[in-house]
Amino acid sequence: TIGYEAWLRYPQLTDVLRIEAVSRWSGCMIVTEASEVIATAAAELKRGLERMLGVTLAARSSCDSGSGCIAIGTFSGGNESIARVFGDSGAQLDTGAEGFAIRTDAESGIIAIGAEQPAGVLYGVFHLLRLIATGASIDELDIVERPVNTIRMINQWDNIDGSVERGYAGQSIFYENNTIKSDLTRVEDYARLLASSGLNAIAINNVNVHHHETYFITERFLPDIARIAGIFRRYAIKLFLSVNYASPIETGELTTADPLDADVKAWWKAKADELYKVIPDFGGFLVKADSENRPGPFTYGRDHADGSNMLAEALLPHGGLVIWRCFVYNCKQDWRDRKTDRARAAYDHFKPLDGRFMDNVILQIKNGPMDFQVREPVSPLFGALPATNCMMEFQIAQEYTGQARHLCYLVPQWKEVLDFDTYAKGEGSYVKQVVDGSMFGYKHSGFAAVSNIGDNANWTGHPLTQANLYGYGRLAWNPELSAAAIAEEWTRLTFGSDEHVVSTVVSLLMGSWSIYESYTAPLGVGWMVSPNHHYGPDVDGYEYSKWGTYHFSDCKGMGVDRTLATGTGYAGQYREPNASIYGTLESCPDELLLFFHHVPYTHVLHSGKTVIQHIYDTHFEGVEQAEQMLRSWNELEGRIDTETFKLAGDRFAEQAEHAKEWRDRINTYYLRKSGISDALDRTIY
Ligand code: BDP
Repeated sequence: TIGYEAWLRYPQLTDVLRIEAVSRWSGCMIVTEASEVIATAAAELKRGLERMLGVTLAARSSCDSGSGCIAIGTFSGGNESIARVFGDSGAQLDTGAEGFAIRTDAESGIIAIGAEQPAGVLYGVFHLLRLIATGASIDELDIVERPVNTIRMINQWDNIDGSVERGYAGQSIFYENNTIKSDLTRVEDYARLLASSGLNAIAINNVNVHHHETYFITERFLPDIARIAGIFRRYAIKLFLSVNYASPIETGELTTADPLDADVKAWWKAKADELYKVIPDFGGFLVKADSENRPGPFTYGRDHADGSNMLAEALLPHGGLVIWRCFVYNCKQDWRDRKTDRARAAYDHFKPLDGRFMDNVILQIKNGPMDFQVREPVSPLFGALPATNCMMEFQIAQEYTGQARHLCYLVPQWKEVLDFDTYAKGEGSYVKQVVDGSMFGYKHSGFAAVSNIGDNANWTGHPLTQANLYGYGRLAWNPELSAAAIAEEWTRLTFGSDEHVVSTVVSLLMGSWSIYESYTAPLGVGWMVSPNHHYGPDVDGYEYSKWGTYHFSDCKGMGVDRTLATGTGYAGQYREPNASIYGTLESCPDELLLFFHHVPYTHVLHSGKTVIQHIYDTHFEGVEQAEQMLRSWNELEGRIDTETFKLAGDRFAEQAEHAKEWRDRINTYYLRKSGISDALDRTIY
């Protein structure tokens, strides 16, 4: 099916010179090791090359010189061709546990992909295939790559009933009707997609663990979970499970889940032993506790260090990890108490606990203090926990950014977050160095993100939002890659090398975040979405409810005062100079103005426009740009397959139409609230 193979299509090369250049190295594949992951690597290399070249690639254990071969293996694994190309240097290449080296050795006629571990060999194979598919020369390769982040994880928000929380691309590929699917072919194909983009860990069930999923860690489900773990293992991906903090109670075995209770501790220890018997390389637990009505240690007057350490102790003998989410806030806010500002919550809860977590606990922090809005400041927790392992949580699923119906390429947003300067150790203390562990010497750290796939034929619903999944993996591997480079790489792999297609798709992707931002909630204030499903405009949808997601618009002005002096004090959670930059009206960047300040509609931005005129202008412009996206896409007719052309075309049409609804709802609202008319006197409904 179109789109099913995503960026692993490997279309046959058509340029004669190119075919010749690659064929020179494709006499055979030299593979000698028996490991499961190396077998996967060999199968991938075979599949990719055979497709691109239209030949059959034989696997041999040695090379009859002169034929031009590709050797794959670990440095110490006994593959003579690997030893021949890398000599003794292999071990010194510093490829680490997951990195690889690729070298073209003209003398022996071998391209060698070597690594310390089988996983590195697999990543090396995907890298070589990517080079070939995107048109790079392979005649003089001398590459050493290693991932910057050690944990590169995907979180599935899949439920055992087959639904996917915040899923916009169909049902689960893992579950249906309260069982684990018997046919897991798609899970295997998903593992390929993840590994090929560099990912190495997955939590396969929703962080909201309901009654049924509580039993994932019991004998009822464990044999099937082990089956899934086996699939991912072949792709060097570790399996994690989200667990219900109240499991001992929910399963009916104990009457408490108090982390300091001896029976509770023993229960989890026994549970861990049971799990590792079935899945010896089990990754660990992902936990959402005391958040949005999920159970947690607060019930027993314990804090989150007590809560997570108890689980960590159970997993420790087996080398397992506890990934503990910081998305903890009061979802029944009383707005009169400004200190309960939802934006403050994660920092207020976790900052005081710094240093109290065990070494195998990692705090998973959402990129912003609220919840995956199109624009938020960076969570002030990054850089504030020098003595606690931390990792990033992004959301690939576009819950608040168009839900696979609108195009919103999120890599540029993630890049901004990663490049944010926390000043934790003076100027140049970037978030990416916090999450890769280097800033504070964390024992464990990295990236996690909520997946955007489902059982739609093309995985992600909108054909172009596959780029978000791919881009996430590439960025987790190397946060220095540019958003544009990733976009181009993905486009070439997916659509081939028609330059008109490449430049159009790349510019559609690169412009899309800013376009989405311009016709939705303005200047960082966020929300304004329909409650519950979060699609489409509803300016006051959450305004008069308990969730703590306000914009405070009245007839005079709008925005949330989060300054130290007169507001909630959230701005003070940042280190200087960020605290002052955000906390001072004059220096606060325009795009976050309404996140930090309540201002009159006539307040003049750095751009020279008033807030109200900015709202009108961006909403009119956003619609024009969304319409332009549709026209650009339509120009690709005939250059890409008709099914994808139509599918994406329909989505672009819907986006352009829907952007008008956003524009009209927001502009009308602010015209009526402010009573100030548009300087350009355009029609506002
Ligand atoms: C919010 C989602 C909700 C999730 C929650 C979370 O609306 O469905 O359960 O985040 O991250 O974005 O736990």
